[in-house]
Amino acid sequence: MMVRVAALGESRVGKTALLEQFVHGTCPTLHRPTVVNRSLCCTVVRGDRVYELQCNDLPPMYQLPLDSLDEWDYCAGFTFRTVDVYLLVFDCSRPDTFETVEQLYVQLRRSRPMAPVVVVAAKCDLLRRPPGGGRSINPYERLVRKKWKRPFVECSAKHNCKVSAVFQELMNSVEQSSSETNGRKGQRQDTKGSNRQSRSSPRCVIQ
Ligand SMILES: Nc1nc2c(ncn2[C@@H]2O[C@H](COP(=O)(O)OP(=O)(O)OP(=O)(O)O)[C@@H](O)[C@H]2O)c(=O)[nH]1
Ligand SMILES: [Mg+2]
Repeated sequence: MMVRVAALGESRVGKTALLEQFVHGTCPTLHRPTVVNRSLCCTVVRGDRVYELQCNDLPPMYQLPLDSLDEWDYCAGFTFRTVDVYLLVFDCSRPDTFETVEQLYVQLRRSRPMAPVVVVAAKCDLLRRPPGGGRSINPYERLVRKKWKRPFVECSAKHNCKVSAVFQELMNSVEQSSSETNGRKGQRQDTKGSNRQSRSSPRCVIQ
């Protein structure tokens, strides 16, 4: 099964680094602004399921395209309707970058309410932790988890820390969404007299 991923967020938040680290195991040290879409592809195995991930590294985005013309101006040839899951990325050492994530999330809720979303707090190696090494709760984590009810992952592409956790959450969201869709289809068929049942997705570690 093909899964199309789009990493969205403002400039320099670490979208390219996150995808490069997951797919190729490297992290660029210099910032080279992304100006056209670049697809990084890899295979993910979860239990007995094999997924082809197409990770789209897109130019900075501050608001979703309003229509197909807008979409073409932003990134010719790329269509948002066919994206399966969105990574909304901000830089946790620059909290103002969360505002763009919030804006994109609100717009996504309107245009694609069922689409899976994972919020990524990138560059967590730059966060100052309290003495004693305890984990201070990211102020945005509560909003994302409790109110939006979406996964939230702090990671560092530079140190390859929690990058795989981002993609585990991503795959959990995709599998949950497809089992809900199958469930709805199953329910519709049940009312027509079919006795097919929806299957629950296994939760497996990415290999
Ligand atoms: N300390 C630290 N720096 C990072 C991390 N991830 C990315 N960077 C640095 O942040 C800068 C921007 O990273 P990119 O991945 O290019 O950012 P981007 O969001 O793709 O930027 P645009 O393509 O302009 O939208 C680069 O200099 C990276 O080396 C991280 O986890 N920790
Ligand atoms: Mg980039």
